Amino acid sequence: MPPEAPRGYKPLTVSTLPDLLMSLSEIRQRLGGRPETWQVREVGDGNLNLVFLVDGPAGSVCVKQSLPYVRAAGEGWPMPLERTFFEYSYFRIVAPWVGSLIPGILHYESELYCLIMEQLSPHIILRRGLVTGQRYPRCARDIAEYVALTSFYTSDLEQPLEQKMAMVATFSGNSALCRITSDLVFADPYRDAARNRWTTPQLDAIAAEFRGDGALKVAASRFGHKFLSQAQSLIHGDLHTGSIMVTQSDTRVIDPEFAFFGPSGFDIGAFVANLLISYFSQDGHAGPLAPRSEIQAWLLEQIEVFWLHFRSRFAALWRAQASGDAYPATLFGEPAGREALEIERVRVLDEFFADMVGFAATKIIRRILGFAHNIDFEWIADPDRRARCETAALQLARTMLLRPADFTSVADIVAAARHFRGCEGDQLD
Ligand code: SR1
Ligand code: MG
Repeated sequence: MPPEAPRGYKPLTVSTLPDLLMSLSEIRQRLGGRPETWQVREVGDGNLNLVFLVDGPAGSVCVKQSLPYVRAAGEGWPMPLERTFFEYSYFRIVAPWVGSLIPGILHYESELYCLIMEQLSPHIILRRGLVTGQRYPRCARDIAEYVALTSFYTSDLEQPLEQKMAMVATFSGNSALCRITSDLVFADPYRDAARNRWTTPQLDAIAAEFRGDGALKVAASRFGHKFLSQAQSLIHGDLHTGSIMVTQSDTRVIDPEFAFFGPSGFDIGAFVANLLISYFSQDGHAGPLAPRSEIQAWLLEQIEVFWLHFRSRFAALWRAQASGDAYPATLFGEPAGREALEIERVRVLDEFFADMVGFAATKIIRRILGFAHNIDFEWIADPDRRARCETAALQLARTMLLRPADFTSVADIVAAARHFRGCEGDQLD
């Protein structure tokens, strides 16, 4: 049984949603016409929520509503409704910095835990585009820009401590979603958990190896500990390729319901993990008339585009403007201070890189051995073929966790990815 919902809350349906939208003058005007003429579709295919698309004669909206349980698991896995409040709060905080890299946020209906946003069209979910072999020239750079802005502006480098702590206090309420990440990413894939699944019997042996590998469990737990204890910046918390919508010329970040103050390396690791997952999965989607080698080379290039842009933008923001309480500007006005601070910036960015590698590894493993899988691998119908792709990804991820000193540049990640895919001899475009 789901937990008792608060008074006033009811899951919306395609028949009840128009009444709500009619009562909101700005939304009513945006859609235009009469509600009978509006086309309402429920399209949610994520793990948690209801998502409706509404089209009227004048315009359209997207409506997202929390359910009191995990949609992908059913009513037996209850989940507090407040996640939409955290999503709304996150969007409100980052909007001034990231501008049109998120959808326009139109209204939050607190009793119904429902958020009304701009409907993005003709955008599609990045992951779906990648599975069909599409490339998106702006995406990696846009996401790097996005993460540089959000992770810098919400950090102690920029925020006075009073404001930062007030924001930390707000997002500390999002413990239910942090619990999901803590369990599903950092613990379950390394233990016997009823929710786990993998391609069986092909991956039975490697799944057992992971559960029995003490060093691997320590390494994954080290990143789990960072996730729980390092309130460096307001992170999206689930920045995989299913949380990004794209066209050839536009990129939008959606679904920040897992937002909280955590390690800055978590979001960048999530994005890189999902580029790598796509890279390994392409072999499962390739056909004699549809080779995937070009997109595979492109995906590896995007890791470099992403990291280099993130690194230079974050450093530039820090150099240009830093009014927070960490590394106070008043300490570093003279040349020796400036020089020492520049060396420290390099150290901090190197630490982000190491965190990106570790978090990326844990995010790859959870999508293959844990509860929530990705269509990148799931849509490979032949289980033997799928298992080969998944095994190569697992081998890379295990190496990233066990041999972090071997990964100090993007070239190291790329070389290792190519090694485990068994294509070292190929020429990169
Ligand atoms: C129970 S929710 C499972 C996963 O879906 C979301 O996208 C998050 O990644 C979460 O871990
Ligand atoms: Mg999501």
